This record gives sequence, structure tokens and C-alpha cells, in this order.
Amino acid sequence: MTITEITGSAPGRVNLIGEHTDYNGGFALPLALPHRTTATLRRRSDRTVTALSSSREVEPVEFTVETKPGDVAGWAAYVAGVFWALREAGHELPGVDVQIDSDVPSGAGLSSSAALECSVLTALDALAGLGLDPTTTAVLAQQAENHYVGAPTGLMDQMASMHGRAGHVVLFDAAAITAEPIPCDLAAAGLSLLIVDTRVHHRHADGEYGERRRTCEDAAQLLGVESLRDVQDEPVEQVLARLDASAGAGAGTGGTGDDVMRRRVRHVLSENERVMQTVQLLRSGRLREIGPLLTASHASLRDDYEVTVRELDVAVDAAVRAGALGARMTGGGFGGSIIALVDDGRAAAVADAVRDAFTGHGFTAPDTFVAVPSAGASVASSSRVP
Ligand code: GAF
Repeated sequence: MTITEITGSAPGRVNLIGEHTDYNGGFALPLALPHRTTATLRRRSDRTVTALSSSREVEPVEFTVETKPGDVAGWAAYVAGVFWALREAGHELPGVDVQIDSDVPSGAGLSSSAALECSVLTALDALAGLGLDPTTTAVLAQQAENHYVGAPTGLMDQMASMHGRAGHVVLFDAAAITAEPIPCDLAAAGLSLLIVDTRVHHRHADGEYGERRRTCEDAAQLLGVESLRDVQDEPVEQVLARLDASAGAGAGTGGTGDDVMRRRVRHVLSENERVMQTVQLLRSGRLREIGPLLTASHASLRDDYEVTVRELDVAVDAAVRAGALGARMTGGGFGGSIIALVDDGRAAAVADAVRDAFTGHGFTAPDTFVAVPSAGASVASSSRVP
């Protein structure tokens, strides 16, 4: 039986905690959202790929399965990048017509890009009978994003989209490249996870993101390790002192010059620690106690990592003042969304408080919704001929 048409479906994600840790070999704790992207692929008899998206008013984009970085730009680069990554990995692919539909908010820090890549990959995997496992699929999606689209992102978003599970968060260990589902029954604990999309789209995100990443890589080099994960078990103050010493020794040849690098490192190491504390609280059913860790994460991202914008800070402050147990920006930052952990029944009041604060500051009204940990990528439907 040959599959003629197939639909792959993959979710967006929200990250509970563990931000800007993945490209440092650290830990993150995302969950898959109910919002999904579907990619319907219809087999063609030639080597052409057409891509059309219902969520954007665009003409179909056309390329061949042999596409190379630079051929396709814009939204369809995420689709073309998947073909490129699969072919680079040695897979033979047929030409297809691709139809994309999505309700994952784009530019909101909720991984619409990973959902797009993973939906196409999931469908292509089944259509071409490649037999990929979810982690390999996530890595291929990241390669498409890094090398075809040109965004130097980590692997968290794709791992969340592939490994998400209803009622669970995903403990992603970026050094081991593993994803462990951890039960997260918010309803049983009388809690909700509110998402507030500030509707500030990522600004200069790629440049700023890449700069943060380079600073961390430089710090690891100064410390004589492959990634910051390798110093995670040392006391933070000791790591920072070693960094100061190495930077001093290298003055004029790439020394830190100011305290930017030490603050970036302090964020990464403290954030990994907060992820592990959150996992312990989840495992022992003490979900309410996660709140302060979320707020501490935000402060670290604001003050040490400097990836927040005013709207994110105002949203977090307003949510906490309105009674949220904790709140933080989520995703890469420079815009996008915050999450707030709230008592059931308080979600509407907290959302109203953020909306009022935005009105008071003259900001665009935010979008709000409650996140429910949902399933990862899957094949939604297929048709075959003998
Ligand atoms: C973006 C990236 F795509 C992720 O890999 C991750 O680094 C995140 O920003 C920050 O935690 O979503």
C-alpha cells in the first residue's frame, strides 16, 4: 500500500521553566499546548514541492526536494528546511503538495516554528516510510531551523512538540538529549496555568539571541569546558570567581571587560537549579510551591540575562500583584508571552489585572488563555492506494 495523502499534526509549546538553558546543555521543562499545526501532504509524481498556508495570505511557494539553504525565505523556509535536513541525513523524498493549517499563535513565543517543522516532518516520515523516532525528528527540525532558516536556536521547542504528553511536562536534558515526561496535574492541585501573550512580536530576536548564546559559549571556553552544564555542580560563586580569573588572564584577548558575562552565566546556572527544584516539587505533589521559582526565573531573565521587554515585566508584576502564585516570561523573550500560575477561579481576575495594567501603560491589549498540557506530534490521518 502506498500512502497518497497524509496529515501530520504537531503542537506549539509553553515552557514552564528553564529558559536559555538548552543551548548550554542544561535543563528545561516545557509542555505541549492544545494549539496545533497540521501539514497535509499529497504525493506528486515529480520532484517538486508546493507549500501553501491557510493562516497567511500568501501564494503557494514552490521548490524542489533538492532545495538548498538560501532558496526559500519567509515562512516556507521552515518547510523547505525540513526537506533539506532529511536529504542531508541521506533520506530519499518524493515531491509533494503541502497544505499548512495552524492555530498556534505566531510570534508569541509559543513555538509556532517548531510546530510547523514537526508537523511536516511527522507527515513526511510516514509518507516516505523513514521510521524516524521522536528525538531524531526533533533534531532534524532543529537542523532545518539552524542551518536552513538561519536561527541559532536550541532543541527545547522541537523536543516539546515531539515528546509532549497530555497531563505532563517534559523534562528535557539538553546534554543527554533525553525527554522524560513528568506528571503535572494542575487541575488536581486546584491550579491553572494562565498564558498572557503580550502581542509584542520578537524584536531583533535572532541577533540578541545569538549574542546571548555566543557569550555563554565564550564563558564555557574561558572556563575550559565544553558547555556551562559541565560546571553546574560547582558552587555558582566559585564558577564566577574562576571566570573572573580567566577573563583577567585573558585581558585584551577576549576578557569579559564588564560583568555582562558573569551575569549571563549566573542566570544559566541558577535557572538549571530552579528547573531541578521544580521537578522535585512536581514529583512530591507540591505544585503551589512552584510559584516563587517562576517569579525568580523572571527576575533572573530580566536582570541577569536581559531578555525581557517592558510589556513582559509589567505583565508579570500585574499578575503577581493580582494574586498569581508566580509568573515569568516564557520562550526566547524580547516580546512574546508570560505564564502565571494561579488558583483555579483566579485566572479571569489575573487576566483582567494584566489587561488593566496594559491599558494604564498604553500598551496593545494582550491575549490570554489557560494552558493545558497536551499531546505531542502524531499522524492525524492518511489515505492509501494498493
Ligand atoms: C527559543 C529557542 F528556540 C529555544 O531553543 C530556547 O533557547 C528558548 O528560546 C529559550 O529558552 O524558544
